[in-house]
Amino acid sequence: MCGIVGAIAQRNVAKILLEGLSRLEYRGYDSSGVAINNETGVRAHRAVGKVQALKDKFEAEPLDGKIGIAHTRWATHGKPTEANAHPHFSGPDLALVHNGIIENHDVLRRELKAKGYEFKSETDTEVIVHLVHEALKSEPNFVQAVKNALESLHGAFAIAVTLNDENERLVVARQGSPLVVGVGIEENFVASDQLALLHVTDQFIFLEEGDVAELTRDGVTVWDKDDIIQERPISVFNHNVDATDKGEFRHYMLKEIYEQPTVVAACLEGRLSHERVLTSCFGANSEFLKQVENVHIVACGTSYHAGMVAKYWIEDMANIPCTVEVASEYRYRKVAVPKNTLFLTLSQSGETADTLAALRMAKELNYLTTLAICNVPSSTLVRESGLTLLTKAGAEIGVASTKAFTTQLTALLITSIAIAAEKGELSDAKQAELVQALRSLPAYLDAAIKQDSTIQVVAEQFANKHHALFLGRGPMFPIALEGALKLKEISYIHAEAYPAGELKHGPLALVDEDMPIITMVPHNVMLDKLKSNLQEVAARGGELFVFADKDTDLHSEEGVTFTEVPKVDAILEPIVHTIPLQLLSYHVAVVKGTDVDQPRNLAKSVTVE
Ligand code: HGA
Repeated sequence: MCGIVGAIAQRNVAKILLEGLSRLEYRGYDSSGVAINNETGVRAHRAVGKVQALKDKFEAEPLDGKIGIAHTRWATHGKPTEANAHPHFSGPDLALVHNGIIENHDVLRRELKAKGYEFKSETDTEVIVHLVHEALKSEPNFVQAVKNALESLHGAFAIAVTLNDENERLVVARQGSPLVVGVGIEENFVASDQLALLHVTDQFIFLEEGDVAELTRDGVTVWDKDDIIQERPISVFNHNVDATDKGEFRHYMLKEIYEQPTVVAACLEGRLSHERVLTSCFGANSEFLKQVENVHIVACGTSYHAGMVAKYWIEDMANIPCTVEVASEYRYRKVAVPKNTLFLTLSQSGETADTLAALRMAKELNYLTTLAICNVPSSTLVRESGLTLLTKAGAEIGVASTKAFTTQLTALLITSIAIAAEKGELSDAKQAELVQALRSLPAYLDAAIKQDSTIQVVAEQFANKHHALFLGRGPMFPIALEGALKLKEISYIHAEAYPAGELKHGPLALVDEDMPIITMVPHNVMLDKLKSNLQEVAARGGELFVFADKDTDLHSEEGVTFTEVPKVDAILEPIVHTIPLQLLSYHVAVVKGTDVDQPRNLAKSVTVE
């Protein structure tokens, strides 16, 4: 998604801003821009494509100055063109960058045009900068003028604005999109993600919803949503968790796949005793778990697939109903909330716009409490939820989620066991057995990763395919969905996933020698049924790619490519079987030569609706 970087310093800020944009590249974007103020005025460069294109413009024509704002854009309103790239201007002195969406931009655009404003872009953003310009006509105080302009806006945004006058400062505001202030010595910064500022500071103020802040070289003043000045705490970033280096790996995605045994171990740490899950890991209010009689899981994308796996675990172990819904649907309908329902959200970043909106809506409903399973401790989702379980995956840079997914599954398994145990649905012996299984998980993930070179060879057979079908049964169905999503995201191959039992209700019509069928075969009660489904595919000349453990008695033969997955306790199968699917998509994308870490049109941390 879009990224914001801003700086006010005693030195030239050009390099700081460009480095900040490079650090945000992993989120996905389509164009970028920088505006820098100095005594001769405000000057800007904007470019379509990679930040390198912007850097080339700086090479050809350097800009320097001690105040500036910068942006990576992921277009929501208007094509990814240079004219639509931020910063946007009103007059020669006022520049603005924006993340988010202004929902009433049409009306505002009409009103502003009637007042004589000329629009140079198709973006919703441009209305904001003209509104600030208009507000400055009756309100000479820049901060107050920005506050006045914001009153007309409906939607979600984070903005940074500069005015080239003698009162040098940056004005920033947050309403629905994340924004963090970086505190330096005689210099201050702002960004949409603290990673963008780690080259200049490790001290951060996380702005809250409705905050407006003024940054000068000497200080930061924050006004809350009621316009009252607030002292927001400064948090110090722990550099040991800076994962912005690819190390020996060719792509972040591969690095993150290989990190899974380590981060899953981190996710388990402190959450288990010898025989049970330690409910204290959910925070001070964990006694709520005893009362849970229903669970509503709400998430988006990969996190939604993790939630779908958890439904099998929760209903099976805790014997209570569990529903799973995508946040963009949940937030726009009337929801019936049965008594004592836990509202559970999943998000890697904790800033996913739809998930956050769903949480805020749920807080107005009659839920027992809210639980966020999230990777970013300082995120809005964590701050606004009653209970929290952090996934501890470390920064995930690849746009296609890998380690965030398997740590979410791990956290969900911990949660399912905790609810079942608190409700008296799990015997002590069964709980101890599950805890033992969980402890063995990192080693099995490691064993699954060891199949990397075999899967690399399998991937070569996919490079010229245009479609693929993923099949799974039970909790392997959401894993099939996730496998199909990974393949779509990074290799642009059209992929669909079906519960294997649905095959003859439609998708079998697609099966021919050009349609690879990928299936994860667990060694459980469904094995024989799944084997019959595979026969149905083989009989129609379909090419099968089977991921299974040795005990399934499956093997490679004409039309069937068998890849071994370690044999594990049934409860762990969805997590361990995820690894070969991640590796498969990764290697297919590498063979196809796509941009693995920043696939086209996609963005990390979807902070717009
Ligand atoms: N609506 C603005 C900003 C888009 C955005 O925040 N994307 O993540 C635009 O289209 O320029």
